[in-house]
Amino acid sequence: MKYGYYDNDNREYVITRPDTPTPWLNYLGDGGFSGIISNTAGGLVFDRDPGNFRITRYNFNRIPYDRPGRYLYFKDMGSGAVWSPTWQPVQAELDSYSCRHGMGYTRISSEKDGIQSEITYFIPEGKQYEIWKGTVKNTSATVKNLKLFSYVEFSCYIAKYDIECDWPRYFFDCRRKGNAIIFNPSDDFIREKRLLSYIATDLPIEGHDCARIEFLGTCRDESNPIAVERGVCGNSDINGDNACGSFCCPVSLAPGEEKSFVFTIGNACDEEEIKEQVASASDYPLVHEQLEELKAAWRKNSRYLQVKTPDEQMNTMLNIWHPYQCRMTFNWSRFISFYERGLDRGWGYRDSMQDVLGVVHSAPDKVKERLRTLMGIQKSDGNARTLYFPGTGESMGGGRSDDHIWTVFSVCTYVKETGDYGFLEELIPFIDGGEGTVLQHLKLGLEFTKHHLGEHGVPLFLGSDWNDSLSKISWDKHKAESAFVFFQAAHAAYELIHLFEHLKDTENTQWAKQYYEWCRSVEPVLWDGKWYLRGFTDYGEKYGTDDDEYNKIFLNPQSWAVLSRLPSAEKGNSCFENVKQYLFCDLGVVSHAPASSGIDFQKKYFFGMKTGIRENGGLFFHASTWAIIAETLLGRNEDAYSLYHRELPTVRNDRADVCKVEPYIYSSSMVGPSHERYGSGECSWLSGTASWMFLAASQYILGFRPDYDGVIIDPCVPLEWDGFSYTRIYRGISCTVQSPKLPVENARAKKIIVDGETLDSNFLPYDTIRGKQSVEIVVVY
Ligand code: IFM
Repeated sequence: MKYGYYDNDNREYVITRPDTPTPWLNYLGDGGFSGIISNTAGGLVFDRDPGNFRITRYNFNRIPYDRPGRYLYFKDMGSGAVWSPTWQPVQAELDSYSCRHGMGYTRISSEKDGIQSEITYFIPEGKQYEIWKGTVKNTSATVKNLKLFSYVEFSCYIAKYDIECDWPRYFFDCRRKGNAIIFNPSDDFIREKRLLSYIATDLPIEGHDCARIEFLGTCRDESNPIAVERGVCGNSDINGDNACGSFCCPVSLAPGEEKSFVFTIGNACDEEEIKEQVASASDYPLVHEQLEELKAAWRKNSRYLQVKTPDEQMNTMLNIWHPYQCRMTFNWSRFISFYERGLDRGWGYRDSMQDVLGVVHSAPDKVKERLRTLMGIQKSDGNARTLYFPGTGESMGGGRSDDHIWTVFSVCTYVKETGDYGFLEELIPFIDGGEGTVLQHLKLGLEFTKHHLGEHGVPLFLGSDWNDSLSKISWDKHKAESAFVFFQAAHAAYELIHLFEHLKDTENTQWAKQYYEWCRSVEPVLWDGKWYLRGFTDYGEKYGTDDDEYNKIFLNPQSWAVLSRLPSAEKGNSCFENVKQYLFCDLGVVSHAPASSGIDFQKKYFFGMKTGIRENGGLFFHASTWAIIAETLLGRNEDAYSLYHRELPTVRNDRADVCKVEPYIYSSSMVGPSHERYGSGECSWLSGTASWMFLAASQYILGFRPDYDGVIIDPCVPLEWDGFSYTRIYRGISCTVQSPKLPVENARAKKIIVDGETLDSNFLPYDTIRGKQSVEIVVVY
């Protein structure tokens, strides 16, 4: 069943009914003053950091869910009918409804009883306020006297206090000043100065309420506020209690008449600044211009890769939604979404290090800055802290086995994309004192891993490896060993050999080669006969072995083994034949199988999550991306593409009732076939799936893979494709790649023709295109 469709011309997803199986979200803002908004206007607003600078409230995991939000109530004073033009929170039946989630904006349109409305929500680029730009029109033959009520709930800046404790409200102060309701709590318990938050409107105001209890009434909620029922606000102010921003605005409309209005939510230093912001937000031509600028900026964000393949669902993702999700994931790491509550996650070192991969081609400067920030929380022993909070600069955690290794691939990918070799010599401080060059940070990370080995010579699992839900494996004796970390380190060493050779740095090449040789010597320890183990348990037993009834085979060690290039082709193919046999399903590939349930150290059951959910036998898409890349490296075109295609969000649009989550972006996982809710999506938006799937699709399936001195052109596509083309902007040069149909199954590029000239290999040297604006490349198989 469908809940909407893709309007690719307008780069929007159009939701045609409000009761989507989960709130279908969009993000407003681009990492500064920002918010999340659902298809029925639920969500919240915050400034840079939803944990430390939260402006409006949102109740996570509560029933009714997706509340509160940016609400409007319409009351027809003639008939007494009350509804919300965004359907929620009143849920009165509407005569029509649509929500268009676009890039950086959301527009919700509806009609009821002869009143048509359209509200566009967005945050102008670089501004400290969000605009609700609305129109309301009388489509009936009689005069309509309406009252419009607004509703938002203000939050203590520190979201954790606001949620966990009652006392923050005793600091609240909220009053109306002219056309603004200003929230100005005392801030003596927060470190940063609290700015003034406000909601304002350009509509004529009849009354207001700042007291939540006065607006909603006792024993009521957002769906039936007493003030709306009465048709008047009580003009309440707040001096030490829960605060809201509600205006009551009378609007009279003659038949056919339309009126425009604006509501603004913002953060400002003083009342003067509020006035300036509200004046700008109410300047209609300026608002129109800002919305167009915003659309243009997002169009630019996706112009770095535009594809024309025979797979329309792939085209829609890669040309529109996928780069957008990559940017939002880069902005918010795992911090804030409908599932991530903006409290404890901040930017995860591991997560954010991987998120840079999805925007390195479109926002290299931002990536460089992010790499600096993250490496700045690495310690001088090579290990990195776990979390960073962008609003306060605080970091915490550490002691995990994988964080520091991700840096290698991210830095190498950045340098390959940009050619910015100078960055490698830049000095970056360590969080515990001293500083080192970027290269020293990378090497220290790998040394840390080699200094923390278990009794089989494989890296210790430590606090966790990539899969933090498997952490119980090392909770008893702390001796568990991780094949994932081992192959990740081998992959990093492989990358560094390539980098140092390119830099003609003999000493470091030697160091990286020795490291890789050490990996080569350990690899046989992890071979289980048909595939690679997941590691060893705290008691030294093999884990992820054919000998066991449960948890026999895990996906990640197979993928990362192939990525490390340690296994022979024979071993690699054996791994993936078994992946196909045990882990493939019609929606994609599961994390491992057969998954066990519950914790039992004797039986080697280490996942507390229910069987079939997330990393315990679910379809964990982040992990699938590495399998896709591995399949391309093994030359298994059909399997690589088929897995990629099956996991496209656009493929499940007409199964939205089963899959639940937004069909325009990747979710982190879907419930696996061993569970009765097979196919149900979990935790949409913020996931390492975004960046890695983008890499898998653009660099490994479409085959545009930047390297140090140029680009490897190596498509890995199915035989059924009649040919395809794409344009990729690389170091400012617009590279158009054309490919004919493959001559035979699994064919790979042998040569390329660049602007009419045939090259001997599929490598496009940067020197041959430097200074050009565009080049035409034809792939020869
Ligand atoms: O790697 C982790 C990530 O840090 C948080 N989400 C789950 C992933 C896999 O366990």
